Amino acid sequence: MSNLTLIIGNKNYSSWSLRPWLYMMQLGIDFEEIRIPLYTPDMEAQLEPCFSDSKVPVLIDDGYSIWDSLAIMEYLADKFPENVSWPAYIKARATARSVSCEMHSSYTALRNEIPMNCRTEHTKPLSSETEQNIERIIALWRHCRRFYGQDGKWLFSQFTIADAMFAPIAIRLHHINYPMKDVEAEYMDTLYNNQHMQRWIKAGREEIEVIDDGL
Ligand SMILES: N[C@@H](CCC(=O)N[C@@H](CS)C(=O)NCC(=O)O)C(=O)O
Repeated sequence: MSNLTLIIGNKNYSSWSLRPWLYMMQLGIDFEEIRIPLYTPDMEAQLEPCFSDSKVPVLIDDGYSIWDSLAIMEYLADKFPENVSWPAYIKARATARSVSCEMHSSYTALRNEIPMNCRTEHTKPLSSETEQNIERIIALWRHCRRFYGQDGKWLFSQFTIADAMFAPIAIRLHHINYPMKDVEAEYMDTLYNNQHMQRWIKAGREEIEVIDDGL
């Protein structure tokens, strides 16, 4: 029986929840999952007992709470050092942290214009800011795969936190049918068609709640 509980939002919409969920599933970390529908009174009530920023995801470890997707994965990397969470080579590790932090703190246009939604195809034209965000992300993928990805299919060969950080981007780009080739097309295939990602997407599609996200 695991002492770890991951509190997540709706699978259809909660891009931040997907990241640590995918990381824990991919690494085989045992946890209990609690799903709370976003923007409901239930959300506030369920999160009230834990010290957090009142957002999801939140990880509870034996009564102790960690909030924020990246902090949760860093905590789990410390707690289970036998797992590969970051690349071993110091410079690859620094690059993995750079791209993860960039993903965590940037791309406002893309986030606003193409919210994660597992059900909906997005057909509206993209703004130039969003196009630039996407091209920047593709440039990051190419850089990581070129310099550190020769021994596997992930950004740094083996799956790391950096891959988890980009998981919602794969859903977004798949649902706008963004034209891709070569390295980025291969990486998209690895990430989007990962068995745990497919499980999340299926669950998201089966949820009944509808949030107006402008799509
Ligand atoms: N920086 C946070 C962002 C968390 C976040 O914004 N979560 C959204 C759901 S994906 C949320 O809980 N929104 C509810 C709200 O803003 O009240 C992280 O990385 O975990």
